[in-house]
Amino acid sequence: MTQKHCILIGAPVDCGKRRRGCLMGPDAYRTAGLAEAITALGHSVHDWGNLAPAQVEVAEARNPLVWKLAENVGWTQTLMEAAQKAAPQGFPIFMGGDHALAAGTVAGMAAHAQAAGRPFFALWLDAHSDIHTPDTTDSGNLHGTPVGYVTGRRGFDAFPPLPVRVEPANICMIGLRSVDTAEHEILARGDVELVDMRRIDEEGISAPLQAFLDRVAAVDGMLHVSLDVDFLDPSVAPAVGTTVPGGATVREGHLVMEMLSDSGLVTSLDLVELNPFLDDRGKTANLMVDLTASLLGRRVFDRPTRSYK
Ligand code: Z70
Ligand code: MN
Ligand code: MN
Ligand code: MN
Repeated sequence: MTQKHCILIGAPVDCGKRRRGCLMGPDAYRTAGLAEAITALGHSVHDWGNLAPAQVEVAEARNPLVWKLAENVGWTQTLMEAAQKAAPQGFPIFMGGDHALAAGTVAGMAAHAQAAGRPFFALWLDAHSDIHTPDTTDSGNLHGTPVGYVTGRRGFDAFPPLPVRVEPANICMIGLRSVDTAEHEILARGDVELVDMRRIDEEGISAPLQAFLDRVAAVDGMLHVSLDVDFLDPSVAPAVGTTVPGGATVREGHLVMEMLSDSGLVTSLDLVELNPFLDDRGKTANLMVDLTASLLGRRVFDRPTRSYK
């Protein structure tokens, strides 16, 4: 595969939920050898270090449950700018941090795609759909809202104006097994492509993924991948605040990453929700690094691939 210039961006976002620990994520990825794994594959790496949220003032949220609104808004602004700065220079890897960070990274990458004149797609690998708004969330945890923000749902008045709306039809969610009622309502009437665990059990994970990749390739789209640790089963990836049983296996995770790699379509990556405080001797951090390596071309054996490039 073609060599990339990978830009590691530390995003120690810990304000998207109440349970603390995701702020240690970027250093756990560094400790697990993310940069070394990427270099070993022949790519170049530049670690930009950890970013900090812009200091902003916001009006109080309508929903009193909403947790740390100003900090979430500040991170969104910082990461939206960082994504647009990094994307023209290489392949950004956003080391989270909780999933609230994706409001900024996805919006920023979508703005970059628009500037480049290419359609933008997002693959959401997650047990959850994260399509709440600050008004519909019943936990108040804004890591459950980034898809709501980037698809232009109402209720994000405190947030930076969205540079460009991501088409719901250009989003594919794989791994779903925990969807709240308010999210279910919006998803049922919308165009987001939904691949829940039942569909994975019945069809396998490769068929729906390949169908989505074919759609991205057909229009020469740019594809952002947002990988939530809880996409994986908690038995193999325990370092996450919200464990949901019945997740993807190590093998399914690697297959997804290898297919993404073969496609040549992925232009940016989020690694989110790793809480190193909850890990078991680094096993989750190590698995996330190994999955990233598969996405960047690591193979057991080479084989003829389906390549779009
Ligand atoms: C639930 C909520 C969530 C991630 C948990 C959970 C959201 N729908 N997202 N873990 N990544 O609180 O809104
Ligand atoms: Mn998530
Ligand atoms: Mn999740
Ligand atoms: Mn909920």
